[in-house]
Amino acid sequence: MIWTEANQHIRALVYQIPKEGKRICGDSFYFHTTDTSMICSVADGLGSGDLAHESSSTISQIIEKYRDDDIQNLMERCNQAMKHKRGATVAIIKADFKTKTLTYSSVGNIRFILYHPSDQFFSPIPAKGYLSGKPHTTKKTFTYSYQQGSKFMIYSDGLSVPALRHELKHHSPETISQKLEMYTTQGNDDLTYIIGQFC
Ligand SMILES: [Mn+2]
Repeated sequence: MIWTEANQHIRALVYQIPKEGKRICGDSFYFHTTDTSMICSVADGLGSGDLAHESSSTISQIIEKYRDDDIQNLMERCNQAMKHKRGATVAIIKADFKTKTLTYSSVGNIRFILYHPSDQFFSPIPAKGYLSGKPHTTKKTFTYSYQQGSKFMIYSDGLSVPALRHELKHHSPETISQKLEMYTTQGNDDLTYIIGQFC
């Protein structure tokens, strides 16, 4: 499925497809934007099928419910919610349209790239491991200022593209999505990505 959202501050596109032969996707996402802010997340539940979906969809529900919390608190709430579940990796991004800042934190294999039209890329290494309900070492939060035209992408490990930075630099979210089609139908894993561009 492809889902898009646009307002005067951001254009975004979400793509998700389950592993080949699976009805249920073990990845989950959340995306929400208002006149002043955006929050989005991708979570990859451990394993596949129902139990993976249970973990990752719980994370999306927590983020929806507590979306006004800061990212550190959200991560801690998500971690607590993984007690007695399989666990999940997760990345969360918040953007403030007034201050033009973007905040990001991640645990595990959800990757993030930020591109600025001034030709800078940022792709911090996420904290290792996954959210399991056990106490977790400090989850690092990164804050960046963004400009008009800045683009970002978060994606689960089901997506493997050789020249992703090139695509992000040269194309709109819609075009990138079309160009990624050849990589998203291989079906080795659940796959989710979110691409956003600030207006
Ligand atoms: Mn995966």
